[in-house]
Amino acid sequence: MMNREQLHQDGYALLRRAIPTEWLNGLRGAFDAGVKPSDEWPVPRGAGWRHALLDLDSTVQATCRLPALLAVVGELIGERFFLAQVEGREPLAGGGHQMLHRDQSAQRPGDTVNAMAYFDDYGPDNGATRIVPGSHRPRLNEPTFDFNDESEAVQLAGCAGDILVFDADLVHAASLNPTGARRRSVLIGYFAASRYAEHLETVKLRSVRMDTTERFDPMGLAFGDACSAVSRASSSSLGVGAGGQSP
Ligand SMILES: O=C(O)CCC(=O)C(=O)O
Repeated sequence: MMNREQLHQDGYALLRRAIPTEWLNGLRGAFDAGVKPSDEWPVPRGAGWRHALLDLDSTVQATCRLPALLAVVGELIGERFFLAQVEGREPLAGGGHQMLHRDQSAQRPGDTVNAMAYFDDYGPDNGATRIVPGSHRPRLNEPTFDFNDESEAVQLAGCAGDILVFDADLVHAASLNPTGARRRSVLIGYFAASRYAEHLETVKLRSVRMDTTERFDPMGLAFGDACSAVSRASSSSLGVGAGGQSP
């Protein structure tokens, strides 16, 4: 369980089994069908990764709109927001390692929230995401974060269908996939409505084809319901599924 205060303090929430199980095969299929080699993207993608263009798939779109996910995003952004990007990503055998980093907010802290939705079970064996809880809002006079310091990083582990939702300023990274076991996922970006003009300037570069005109209002999203599906990375307990409407 998590409350608002905890969410803002940690800078992330891990929604356990948030994606309905019966959607997962379709999502994996959409990922595999959308894989494109690095040189077919407007901006070449990094080596050691498989990338998939899947933003028009209806189950992917439904995943991005799961009520529990939108509720946590709305609580973090705190104003009207839109779905800005969704891209398939999978670390390959021997690839995937990233240095700790922040994706970074744009106009104000908190105006950008990312989510990682996992289509396969994930953990240290297949390059699960690392996060540094609470690192999104450094305290006054706190030393600049040393991205080489892994001492406070936590590597996540969980099941296909989990979704990690995090403030873009949270320190995090992808990890080495030592076995090559599949770790299909989508990285989803949600922006505060005030970022829309800036978003339009780079949609082509980011290969965004989907309609991004829909707006979500945090006031209309039931954050309380999302809490029952949330667990913290330091906890080993599994939350209950958040569910959603079939696409
Ligand atoms: O794929 C992951 O585990 C995280 C990806 C990430 O941090 C990034 O690309 O910025």
